[in-house]
Amino acid sequence: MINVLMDFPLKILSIFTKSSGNLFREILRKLNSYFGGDVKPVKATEVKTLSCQTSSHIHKLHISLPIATMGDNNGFLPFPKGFSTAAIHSGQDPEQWDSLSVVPPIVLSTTFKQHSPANPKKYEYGRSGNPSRNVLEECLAALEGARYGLCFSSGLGAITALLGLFKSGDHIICGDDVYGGTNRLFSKVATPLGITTSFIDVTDLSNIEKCINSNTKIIWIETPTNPLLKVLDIKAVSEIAKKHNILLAVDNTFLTPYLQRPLELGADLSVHSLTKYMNGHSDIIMGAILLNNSEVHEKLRFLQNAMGIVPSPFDCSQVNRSLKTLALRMKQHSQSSLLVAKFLESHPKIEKVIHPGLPSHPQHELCKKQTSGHSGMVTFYIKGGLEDSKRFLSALKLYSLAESLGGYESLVELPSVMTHASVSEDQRRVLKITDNLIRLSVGLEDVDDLIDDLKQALSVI
Ligand code: P1T
Repeated sequence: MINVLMDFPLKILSIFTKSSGNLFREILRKLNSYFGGDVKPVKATEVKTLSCQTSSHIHKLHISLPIATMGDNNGFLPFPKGFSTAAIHSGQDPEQWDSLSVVPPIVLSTTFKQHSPANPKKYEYGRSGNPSRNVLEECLAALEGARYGLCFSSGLGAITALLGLFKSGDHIICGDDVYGGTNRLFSKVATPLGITTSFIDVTDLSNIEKCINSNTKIIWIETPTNPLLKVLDIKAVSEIAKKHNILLAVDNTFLTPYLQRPLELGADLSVHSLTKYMNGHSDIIMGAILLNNSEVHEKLRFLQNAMGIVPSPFDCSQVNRSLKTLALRMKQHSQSSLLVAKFLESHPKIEKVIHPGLPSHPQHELCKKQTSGHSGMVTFYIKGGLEDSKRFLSALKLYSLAESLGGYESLVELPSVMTHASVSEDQRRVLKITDNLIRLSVGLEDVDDLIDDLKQALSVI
């Protein structure tokens, strides 16, 4: 007998059977004739070892299927097919609970009864594993098309766990424009531990090669970057990383797997602050890492428990709920932010607007090639200085002056003194994170109201 399990989006097929070898080869042959030759084991080299794991005498084969996609999307990549179905069903099977609960229960227990000493049913202690966290991790992995998902107590917690992979003497290459907290973690926490970081402009790929040393272990990029929304070529960076046997981690917070799929573009790790669009309701701080490499996954799973950077079951349940509407929310954020960006671009008091969906964006073509769209983020320079920025910000009525992004409500902030105040003054000057640079997170309010609010606030400067 064989059992077949499909993951959404239609990407990974897992087959469980009591026999293996010839049967697997026969299944592969049949699937290839059905899908036109595009079906392969997740890791061809691992078919006999990793992919055919033996567990309770059941053999398991993971096969990757061609990704089915939908039609035209304004010149951007199509939206990933089956995304909302996966968000609603992956990891959520009611049959896993005795109660047949359709909405996964929140399991608050910090500890789990064992059958006999060191013989638990599945869970032992809440830090090492919890049903509410597992449900979310499985759902997140399916959304990113990843084999593994791990959740952490914050986005920075996820990056801290990654740092745990390295030791004194190791070197990190990091994009020059990243979230201020990431910059602070690498420069102020990792450096004293002997892990050095080079911050470089990754829009020029030749900078990477120049910076790679024998001790370089990882390239860390955000794309689009925070706050300047520079778009970096994930596939090209991943080719350089592979050539030098270095990991590539992409912070996918600004786009979510609905709009950008770093692992499919060659990245090893896709990292998120779930605090932002993924949760989308500005009421949870959490992070995640999604990946395919089983060895790195095992190390991170160890670090998640050993470093204790875990989220609460209640928070996991909230994020799991929020994922059900992620695709709908991202479409609206995307549409509204482009209208806001176009309005700002036509306004005489605005010096420059940065939005990857505008043809004036320097990497607009790359953006169309590598993403399914843009999020609700818009960055712009007003004509004037700090005092003009302050007058504009305090005149806004619908946009709350606050750090963070990706929630249903619109937010505005001044990166130079808020989210990026921890970036050195020199680095801010080079990057042009100046006092007239304003960042918007366009929310889900009626877009006409959002534009009217900007209009009236601009009239005061
Ligand atoms: O806040 P936390 O969940 O720890 O996530 C950190 C983080 C990581 N990566 C990116 C791209 C981020 O933007 C953030 C957090 N950013 C903000 C709070 C902000 O206002 O930009």
